[in-house]
Amino acid sequence: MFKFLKEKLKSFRKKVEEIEKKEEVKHIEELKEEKKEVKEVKLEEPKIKKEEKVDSLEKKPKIGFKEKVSALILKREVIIDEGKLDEILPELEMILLESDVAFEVVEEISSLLKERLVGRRKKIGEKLADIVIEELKIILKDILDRNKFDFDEYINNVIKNKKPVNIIFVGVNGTGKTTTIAKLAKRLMDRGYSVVLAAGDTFRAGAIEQLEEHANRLGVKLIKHKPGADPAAVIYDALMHAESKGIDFVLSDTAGRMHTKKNLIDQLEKIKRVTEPDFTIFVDESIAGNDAVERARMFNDAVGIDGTILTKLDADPKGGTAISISYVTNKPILFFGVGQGYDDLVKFDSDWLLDRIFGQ
Ligand SMILES: Nc1nc2c(ncn2[C@@H]2O[C@H](COP(=O)(O)OP(=O)(O)OP(=O)(O)O)[C@@H](O)[C@H]2O)c(=O)[nH]1
Ligand SMILES: [Mg+2]
Repeated sequence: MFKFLKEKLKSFRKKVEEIEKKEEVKHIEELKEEKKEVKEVKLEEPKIKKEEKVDSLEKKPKIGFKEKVSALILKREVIIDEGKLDEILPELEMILLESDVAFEVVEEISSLLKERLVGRRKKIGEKLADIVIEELKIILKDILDRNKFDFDEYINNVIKNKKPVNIIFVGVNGTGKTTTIAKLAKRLMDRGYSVVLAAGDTFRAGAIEQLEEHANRLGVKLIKHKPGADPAAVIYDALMHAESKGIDFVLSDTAGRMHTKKNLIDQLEKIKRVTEPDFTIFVDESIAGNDAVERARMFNDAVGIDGTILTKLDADPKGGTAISISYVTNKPILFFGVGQGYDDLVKFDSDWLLDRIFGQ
C-alpha cells in the first residue's frame, strides 16, 4: 500500500538533508572566516597590562577552535525563511501531484506549509526534513478530518427513528460497488442488524447474478426483477419487503454504466425521487486517482452523495485519492476497501491512513 508515495517521501527527505548538509559546511566556512578576521583585528589591538591579562585568563577557560565552532552550531538557531521553503516545496508539490493528490489539495497543503513554517526557529542539528514532514502530517490529518463522520454512530441513531433505513450505492462500473454492498451487509449483520439487498443494477444482466451470489453466501434476502427493469421499482419493492418483515436496512445496488451519462444520472435521480434514500454512498476505487476524485465531484453535483467508500486501497501505490476525495466533495470517507474478502473493509480513520503513508 502506498509504496510509490513512501519511496518518493523518502527521497524528498534525503534531498532536503543534502541541501542542509551543504549549508552547514558553508556555515562552518563562514565561521572560520569570522575567526580569521577576529584574529587579524586582535593583532592590531593595543597591548594590555600583564596583570589584566593573567586575570582574564583565569576567568575564561581555554576553548579550542573546533569546540567553539560546534558550540556555536549547537547554540545557534536558524529561522526558516520563505526562500528556504521555495527551494524545497516545489519538489514536495510534485511528489504529491504524482501521487494523485488533487491539484487544489496540493495548493492548500503547500500554502498551509508555508504559512506555518515561515519564521519557525530551527536549531542547527535539527533536520528541516523532519520539521516539514511532521507539519505535512498535521496538515493532512487536518484535511482528512474536516468532514469526519462516524458511520456506526449514524447507523445506531438512525435506526432508532426509522425502519427500514434505505441506503443506495452509486458510482461507475467496475469500482467495487457490488462487493462493497456485500461487505457492508456483513458488517451490519455482525452488529446484529438485519439486511435485505436490492438488485438495482438492472442494466447489466450479470450484475443481478453477482449480487445474488453474495446474498446467498451471506444468507440475506435479495429482491430482484428482470434485467432491464426499472431499478426504482426494484428498490421500492425491497423497501416494502423490509417493512413487512421488520428488516433494518435495505442496501441497493445501482448501475454504474448506461448508454449515456445522462441516462445514468436520470435513472439515479428517479431512484432518489421514488425511494427517498436515507443515505447515498458513492463508491470508487482508490487506484483511479484524479478520475475517481472527478467522478465523486460529478456524482455529488448531479445526484448528491452523503459519503464515499474508497475501494482497492490495498492495490494503490499512491494514496492521493484517499487524501483528496473528501476535501473535494466536502463529504466524509466512510470506509476503505482493502481486499476482496468480506471483512476487508476498514472504517475511516485518519491516523490509520497516515500510519500507512508515513509509517515503516
Ligand atoms: N483488491 C481489491 N479488490 C476489490 C476491492 N473491492 C472490490 N474489488 C474487486 O474489484 C472487482 C470489481 O468489483 P465489483 O464489486 O464487481 O464492482 P462493481 O462496481 O459492482 O462493478 P460492475 O458491477 O461491473 O459495474 C472485483 O473483482 C472485486 O473483487 C478492494 O477493496 N480491493
Ligand atoms: Mg456491480
